[in-house]
Amino acid sequence: MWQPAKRPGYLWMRLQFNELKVLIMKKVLTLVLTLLLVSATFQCQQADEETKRPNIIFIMTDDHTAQAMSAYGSVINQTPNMDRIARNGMLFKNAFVTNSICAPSRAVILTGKFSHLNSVLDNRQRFDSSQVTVPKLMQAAGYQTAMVGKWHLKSEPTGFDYWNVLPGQGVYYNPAFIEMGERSVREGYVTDLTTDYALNWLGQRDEEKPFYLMLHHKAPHRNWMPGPNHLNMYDDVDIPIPDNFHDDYEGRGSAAKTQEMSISEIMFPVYDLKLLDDEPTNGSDRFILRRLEAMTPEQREAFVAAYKDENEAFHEANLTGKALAEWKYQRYIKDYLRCVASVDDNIGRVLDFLEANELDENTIVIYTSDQGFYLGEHGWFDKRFMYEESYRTPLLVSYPKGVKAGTTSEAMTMNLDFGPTMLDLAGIEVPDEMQGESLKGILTAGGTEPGDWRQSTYYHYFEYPGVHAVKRHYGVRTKRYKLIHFYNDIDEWELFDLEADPKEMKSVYGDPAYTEIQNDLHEELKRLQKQYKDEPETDIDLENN
Ligand code: SGN
Ligand code: CA
Repeated sequence: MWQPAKRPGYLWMRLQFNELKVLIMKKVLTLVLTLLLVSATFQCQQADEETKRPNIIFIMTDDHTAQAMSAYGSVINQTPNMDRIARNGMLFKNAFVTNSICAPSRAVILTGKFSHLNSVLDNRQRFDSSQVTVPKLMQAAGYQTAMVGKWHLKSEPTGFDYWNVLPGQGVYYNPAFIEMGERSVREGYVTDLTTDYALNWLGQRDEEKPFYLMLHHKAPHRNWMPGPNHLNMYDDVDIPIPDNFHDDYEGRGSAAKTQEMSISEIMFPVYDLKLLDDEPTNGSDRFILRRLEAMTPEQREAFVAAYKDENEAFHEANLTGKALAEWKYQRYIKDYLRCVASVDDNIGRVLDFLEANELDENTIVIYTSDQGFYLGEHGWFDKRFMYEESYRTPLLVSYPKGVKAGTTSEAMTMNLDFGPTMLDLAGIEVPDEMQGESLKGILTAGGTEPGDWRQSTYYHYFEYPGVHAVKRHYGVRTKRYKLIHFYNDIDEWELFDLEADPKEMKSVYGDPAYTEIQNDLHEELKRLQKQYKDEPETDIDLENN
């Protein structure tokens, strides 16, 4: 039968067409899948970028006060690198400590608890390292943790993958360091060496994990020995003297009158004043002469030469009275500021490292001190008092991803808040037992405090009897007023109106014009003591604590 001739052309074409359809479908499918995959990966990367946990560098100096930082309006020095942190982030105008002295401040920061609950009331106690601390929590959450520099808590650091600390207070030149339990002496200047160790650790870290670094400088702690790069800084200038340098302590109670912090009376000739050829008067003077012996010949030569001419002129001048006190002030303040200058340079090295390694965007840099300090105000050096200069502490926080650059905050903050803040920023839950509040909300809101933010801060100082003879006291501060109770071997109250009397020269406690304010502050003090579980009238046996 005749069959229509098969048209091979047609069949072939149909076959071709079907294959083509399959092929096109396959191609489209592959394309769609590829697109889906690419977009998923992109989204993942984006989410990863957004949730990538921040690194944290917590830089703390020892005794560096806000009056000596240009970001805080210093009239006596410039701190360009600290100012860089302020410019990149937020400066806190009302940051205070809870107990103005070294070891207690450190224990407060580590635990987020007041001294009466964290076992370190003053510099004499050993830190109970079984407590819950910020580095332990960071470590448990997968952070790499390190602690470099001054530790001062007697027990060994815990919660750190790496630690390298100064024994006790540490020394300025050729200091010993204890690196993971191994002690050895290193040649160099303490601020440079501490920074070197921090940068070395950063350089060899695991780049896949976020890091938490506590970088604690010894400087500018007493006896203020400048580093080799700053020995002659300020040689030809006079530093302005605070207008209450010759304070007679009228208008305040006996605590201000009986302290032993006076620049004119307490400073030791060799140790503090670098009158290196004078007869040593005590153990500290002799200690510094031994430290000179421990210098390399080059270090010693430069150090001795830096003071030689001025010391000769001083001995010839035979100064007495106010002129002598003011000479001592100049010697003190210049050495203090020289130590600060070295810290500032070294902070510059850390910031440069972050930038050069593209770590600056995702790293939170915090700068603070363990407390403030007197730079001649009331005629003093040292700290301890709840008066402004030593009660305040500088606090700068930069974090390009989360904090608007160049902002300030007036919020009342305490070093008690540092731990909770760092944990919160790292996305780690803050344990209930921590008494501080996270500053994250303030940091991300351009410095504005939430409506229910605290309006007062609480303070309690314990180290008495002790060096510098500052009586035990506790108190409350609001943005405008401060109420202090000195207790133990005295029972005296002081009240300051910080708006009318910012330098705290005259207590208005008992002044009828302030009765209402005084009563309110007493109430507020009681409320805070209850909130923070402090019972200050209980006499604590500090020596045996
Ligand atoms: C030493 C200092 C004091 C200082 C304390 C506490 N004297 O005792 O001036 O107040 O440290 O400082 S010194 O002669 O040894 O330098 S703290 O920063 O550790 O609290
Ligand atoms: Ca200190």
